[in-house]
Amino acid sequence: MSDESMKGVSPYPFVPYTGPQLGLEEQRAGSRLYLETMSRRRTVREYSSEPVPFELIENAIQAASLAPSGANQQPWTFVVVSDPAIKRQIRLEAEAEEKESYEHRMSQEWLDALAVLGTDWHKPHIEQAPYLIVVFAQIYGLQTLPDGRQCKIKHYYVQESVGIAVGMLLSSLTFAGLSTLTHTPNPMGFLSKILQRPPNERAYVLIPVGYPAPEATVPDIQKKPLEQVFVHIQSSS
Ligand code: IYR
Repeated sequence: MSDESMKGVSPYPFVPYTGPQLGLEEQRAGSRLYLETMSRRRTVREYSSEPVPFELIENAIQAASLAPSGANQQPWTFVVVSDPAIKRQIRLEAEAEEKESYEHRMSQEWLDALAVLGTDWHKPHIEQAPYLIVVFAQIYGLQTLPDGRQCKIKHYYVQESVGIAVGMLLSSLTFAGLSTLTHTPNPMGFLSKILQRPPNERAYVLIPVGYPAPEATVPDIQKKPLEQVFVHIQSSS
């Protein structure tokens, strides 16, 4: 099918693209600023109780919700928790699952691989951080029919779409000077119950967000150098 005829099957009109057009210096400056900011990002496990302007959380979620997604289905829900009683409940249930995982479910090979991070089942950061963002993946859509019945809509590339949105969420929060922790207590079914999510949603990641505690430390681990992760296939002529 030609490009034109593919456009023809869309129920939407095609309009001129009006994305940002930058001069080379602006491109360089933007690209450098993003790289410098992201290169200082660290996963933080100790948080200060200093309040975070809610606007920063809202903007980051709005940015994440602009991510590309399979068939533009936007299969995500971002639940923000600041209620201390709910944070406590989430911490207790996450710790119960993590204790079981660290003591019985994770293989020795897994525990050895994880040792560099110095983690264990204690998760005080879930309560310390002013906000928790719990990202849910909508594994299928739910549409209410005129007669009130609900029907399931198949969603495509859910894991990829939500992964991209979470990347954009993390970079927006980092750009706003906030710290995060991508936490996946396993299994995460308790989050659906506590946060009363519908049956088409699965918890994808739990992200404490805030400012680092003044005494926060991070392991002195390094990212791979560019040469190890980057291959350039170019014309040999
Ligand atoms: N979910 C556990 C274990 C854990 C696993 C991996 I792989 C990590 O990179 C970090 C932690 C925990 O949060 O402690």
